[in-house]
Amino acid sequence: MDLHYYKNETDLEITSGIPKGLLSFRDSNHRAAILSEESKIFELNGRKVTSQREGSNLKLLIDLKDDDHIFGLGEAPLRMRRNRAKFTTITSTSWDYNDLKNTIYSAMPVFIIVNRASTVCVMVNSFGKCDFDFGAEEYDKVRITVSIKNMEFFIHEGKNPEESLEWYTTLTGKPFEIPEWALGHQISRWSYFPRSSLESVVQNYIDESQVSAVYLDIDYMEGYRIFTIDDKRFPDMKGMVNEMRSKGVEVVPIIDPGVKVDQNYSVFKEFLGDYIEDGESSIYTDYVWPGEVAFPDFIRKSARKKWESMVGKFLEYGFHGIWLDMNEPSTRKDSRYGSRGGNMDPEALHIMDDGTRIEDAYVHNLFPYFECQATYEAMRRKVEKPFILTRSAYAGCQKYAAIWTGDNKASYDDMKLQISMVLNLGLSGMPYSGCDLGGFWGDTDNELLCRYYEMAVLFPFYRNHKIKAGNDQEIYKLPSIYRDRIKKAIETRYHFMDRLIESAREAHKHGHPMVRPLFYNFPDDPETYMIDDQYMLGSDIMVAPQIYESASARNIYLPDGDWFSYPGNVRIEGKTWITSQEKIPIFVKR
Ligand code: MIG
Repeated sequence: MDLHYYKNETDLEITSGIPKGLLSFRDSNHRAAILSEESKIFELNGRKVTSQREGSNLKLLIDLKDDDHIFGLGEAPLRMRRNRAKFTTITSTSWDYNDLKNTIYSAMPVFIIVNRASTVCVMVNSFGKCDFDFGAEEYDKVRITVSIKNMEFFIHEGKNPEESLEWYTTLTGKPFEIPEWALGHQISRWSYFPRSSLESVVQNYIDESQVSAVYLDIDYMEGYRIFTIDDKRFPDMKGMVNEMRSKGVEVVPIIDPGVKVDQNYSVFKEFLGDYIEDGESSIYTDYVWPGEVAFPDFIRKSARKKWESMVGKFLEYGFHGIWLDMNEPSTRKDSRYGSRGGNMDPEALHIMDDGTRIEDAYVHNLFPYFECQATYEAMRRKVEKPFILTRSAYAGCQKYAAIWTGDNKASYDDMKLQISMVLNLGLSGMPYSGCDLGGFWGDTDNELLCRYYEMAVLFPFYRNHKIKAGNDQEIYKLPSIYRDRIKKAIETRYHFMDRLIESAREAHKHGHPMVRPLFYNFPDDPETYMIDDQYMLGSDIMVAPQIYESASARNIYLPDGDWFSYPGNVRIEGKTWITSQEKIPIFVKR
């Protein structure tokens, strides 16, 4: 493997108050460039890479060539190709995908520059804000700006995106092994309760189609106190989880990170001494569902140990999956977002074991990272193949969790964005992702619901979910033409289940994305780089969904090779554009 790194490594000692090694990806195979205050220039196969200081910031410039295409940085509500755009990565709350300047929910400061000759992969291990300009201000430069001095910077040049991802997931860790049930059709609603309604929803689904998991949203708790169960709504949770499992359905509860401030609540008392603080030696509090909450300081080992033991105890109900929400973390006090809230005060304080005080702005992205890690560590002691679904994440979280794209809308625009988001997550090392089928916000009309199910048919994660105030979208409640269409989509997914499982294994072993953009498999074909409305499962199954409102047909690009339509098995010779009216256009390459 062709490994390049910044050769003149100068380990700066603590320069911004951040203890070194809080989350280091360096080891004997992966040396990092520690950007220092002096300018450095080095060459990467004819591509100049420069680091320089600008005020209190450090800047990194990478030459761009005319035929370079840039992808990655996880989720952003924008087209797939990143050229000519600017982004800031920091874990943050998103309200209805309206923030075009930032990546949303997660922070994945990793991207690839692809051309036909090679792929360069760049990773900035920055726990705070990191700004990326991909040729927007200077057309022939990638410009990365960080305000934190001792972050790690990795750069690697390989043959193609696959080599890059293998390298990147050796650096930051291989994806966890997803259990097969988590690849099935899953159902959710904010919220199914009490037990009797949840049971009848599940039974109705079983009678109609397939379902592998049902989610418990926040109303299962006692007053939104995490790690509690309202036993009037859910008497005998353990019995229910077992009964569901005997029907082939896993029960996945949501857990938020905010702990209700309440002296009579054991979880609140347990974390005392391990909360994020406010600078005046008292606990930093904010407002979320339970009212006033405090946040366990996950960057402290002692807080993680406590969290692990609580998760461990909670697993006694029999859960094999956990849904981690609001872990950017998301709050309500931030005035920039008005009464709807937003993000934690960047001046909130983390107090390390050795007394070092770090403002949240410098370590913000580590909150979801260490929450996922602690949850995973606790789960794997009790469950053979744990499953975590997270909303926020930082680079490396693929070791612990799958991710969904958060609060999308019931709209055609948001539906199309899901493809770019899921594909870029895969190119950022997160192979297991998907979206709320139907769209979270708003009312979903029947046609749009069908289209969502058809669009995402081979996405790694496949779950119907909806906000409380939205319309009901359980498939058995739909008129039969729509119900049958969705049943057909689910059937199609299960037809390809072996292939989903195989791709998941490949992801776990090598870090390859389960679903990929066309150029990933056909890098020599320049036509493929702009296509972000088609996707591949593995290297030979293509989905080209009908995502265009009021159009019942679409154009589809088939790269070089022999393609066979599914179903129908009609042979089409690629490289060609075709038009299809199928509800779920799928083509298999042989
Ligand atoms: O403030 O738990 O994205 O899936 O249903 C909203 C309630 C909190 C946001 C999640 C959504 C979930 C909802 N949560």
